[in-house]
Amino acid sequence: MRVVSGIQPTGKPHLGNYLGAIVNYVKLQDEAQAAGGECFIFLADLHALSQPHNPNELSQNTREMVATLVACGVNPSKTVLFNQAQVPAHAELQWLLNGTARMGWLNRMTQWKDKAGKNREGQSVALFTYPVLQAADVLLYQATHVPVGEDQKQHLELARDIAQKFNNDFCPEDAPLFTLPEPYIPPAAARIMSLRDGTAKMSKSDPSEMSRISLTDDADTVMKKVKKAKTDPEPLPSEEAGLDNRAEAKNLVGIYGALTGTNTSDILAEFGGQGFGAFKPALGELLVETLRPINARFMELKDDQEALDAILARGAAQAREHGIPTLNATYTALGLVRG
Ligand code: AQP
Repeated sequence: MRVVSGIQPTGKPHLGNYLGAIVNYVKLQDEAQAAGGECFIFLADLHALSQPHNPNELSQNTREMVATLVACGVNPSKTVLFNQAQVPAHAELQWLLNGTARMGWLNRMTQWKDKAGKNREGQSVALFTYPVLQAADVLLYQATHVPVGEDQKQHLELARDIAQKFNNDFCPEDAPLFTLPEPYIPPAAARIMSLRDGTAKMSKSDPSEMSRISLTDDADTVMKKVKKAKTDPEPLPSEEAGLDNRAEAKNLVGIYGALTGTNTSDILAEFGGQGFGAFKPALGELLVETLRPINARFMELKDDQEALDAILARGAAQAREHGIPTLNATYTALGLVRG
């Protein structure tokens, strides 16, 4: 069992990152260890170059993201925790896989279409090709399980297509080089939506702070954001079908369910018929209690730059070592001569 996943240090991680991905990192790091496998979690700082960025903020966000992941329970003695920039094999393997990835495949990526919008010509080449870097990120370690939110499913399918085509084109039939990775997407919190628009995903890059709960928000801020979350004037329904076409209500109920491990019908059995004036404070309290220990641990860790850099340096050394066999085998399979 090889668990591999990444998170971009492009801002403060939010509830969507937490419920969609980070809680699964923590769960799978233990499962991998119990199964004699490994878990690799990386900060996707190379991916951050695909959008305009501020270099000072990137290094600060990278360290803060390490502190947040550790505060959420990612344990550097169980998980290889590192940043891509310290493991050049990611970028090297991306280049080697660029020969296999097809333009048509990348053109179909919905994230590319969404992020580029009408201005494709003005986007960086990195924004177009970063799904190939994502494929390299997981194929380098022969990942079996990739915990991601629903939004990343298509990129993981692309990674499988690239691996399959490379294996077909360059490897003997009985000795494929790349393992085909499987996405790990528990349905409960696969897609947490914006608090301002129930049809848009909660995102670090949304200009409105009110659209997301950051994992480092204090209790007052969390309560304020939940109370101001967009809703409709109707009370909560008693049946699940009553949430159809009520995106904002559905999202808040979904968050409550993901935090408590309760299914939607049980939540509606408790809150059905009540207005948001009753439900929002209950959800706010729940969030505050969930985030309290994360916040406290984050505050202890965040200013200890030396300790955070040491975690990354140690993880990067381990990752470099684990990645070498696959990288070397890829060069050889492609017929590249190295001294
Ligand atoms: N709203 C979400 N619901 C569930 N899962 C989510 N993830 C992100 N948003 C949600 C999952 O979190 C992991 C890390 O994501 P990322 O930061 O590397 O990239 P992203 O998907 O691009 O996240 P953002 O917040 O939307 O960042 P920006 O705004 O910088 O692009 C991934 O597993 C992702 O699925």
